[in-house]
Amino acid sequence: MAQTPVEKTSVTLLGLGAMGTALARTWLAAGHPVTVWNRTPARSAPLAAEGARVADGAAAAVAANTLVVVCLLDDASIGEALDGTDLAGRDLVNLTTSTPAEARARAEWARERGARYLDGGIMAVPPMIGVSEAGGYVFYSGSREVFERYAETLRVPAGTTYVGEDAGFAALHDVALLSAMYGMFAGAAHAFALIRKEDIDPASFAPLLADWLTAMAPSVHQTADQLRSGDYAKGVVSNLAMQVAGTPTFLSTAEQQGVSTELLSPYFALMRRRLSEGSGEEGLTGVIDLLVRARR
Ligand code: FVH
Repeated sequence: MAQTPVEKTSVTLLGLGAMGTALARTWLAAGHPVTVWNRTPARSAPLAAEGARVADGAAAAVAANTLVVVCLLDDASIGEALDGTDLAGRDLVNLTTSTPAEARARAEWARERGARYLDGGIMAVPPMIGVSEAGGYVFYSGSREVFERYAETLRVPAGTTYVGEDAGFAALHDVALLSAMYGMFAGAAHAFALIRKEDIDPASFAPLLADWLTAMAPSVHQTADQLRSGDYAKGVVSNLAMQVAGTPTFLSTAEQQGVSTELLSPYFALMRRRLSEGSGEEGLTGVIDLLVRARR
């Protein structure tokens, strides 16, 4: 007996930049009916050729489907794009990068207009969208009902990780991970600067650097364990006193290589401050307490 094909959820997508286009393509390829709208209409043409329905305005796009996904430049552009649209009864999924405060305010804004709200923070670049082995995923937070209702549809472009009912948590996880990434980029930039003027091939150096960063990455689990227990000396192998004593070597090496210490120095200053206020037997976890300010 022939099986009835399972009906795929219809999706409205506002925003056809690099990311929005990748999302739309993936849903279309998976057989989802997709209605698109973009401020600059010309960007819709290639997707129309791939089967997307092109709405003649944001209001018409929102009216077309219950599931409305927005992937725009920033939070302000959401307000502009959705101004004058009727969101009552809609499930709004916002994949625009925002701050946690913007996401929470946008959730309240959507609620006042009769929509349910799910926020997303995309941990992928456009070429990773729809490529499961690329490892990209999206943090989601806000309405659990919306997340569960569209779980299958949301899994089409990238993996999904739900991090709680607080609409700001997806943005917070997104920005926290990306901030760690920038710390890593800063460290790698300093390392490459140190070897830059020497007869060392950056292409030979890169795998050494990547392997070292990979070997060090699991230390975050010990940090988490120390934060939970409050015992910052727990399991420490390289203590703070020893590491602070080593900092002049790093600064002198930079000096000798003609490299600015502007990336390293702020972190070393925090290590020294923690040593003066805390215990030399700790590791580096105490630096976190120096960064956290009292909430205003
Ligand atoms: N691309 C990436 O690598 C990153 C990966 C992680 C997540 N981000 C975030 O995704 C959002 C969209 O990023 P994008 O790459 O699609 O960005 P653009 O290619 O610059 O496209 C921007 C779209 O936003 C539209 N837009 C801008 N301002 C307005 C407005 N006032 N009203 C309506 N639409 C607006 C723009 O339209 P147009 O310029 O074509 O008319 C594009 O559709 C973003 O939050 C990233 O941080 C991407």
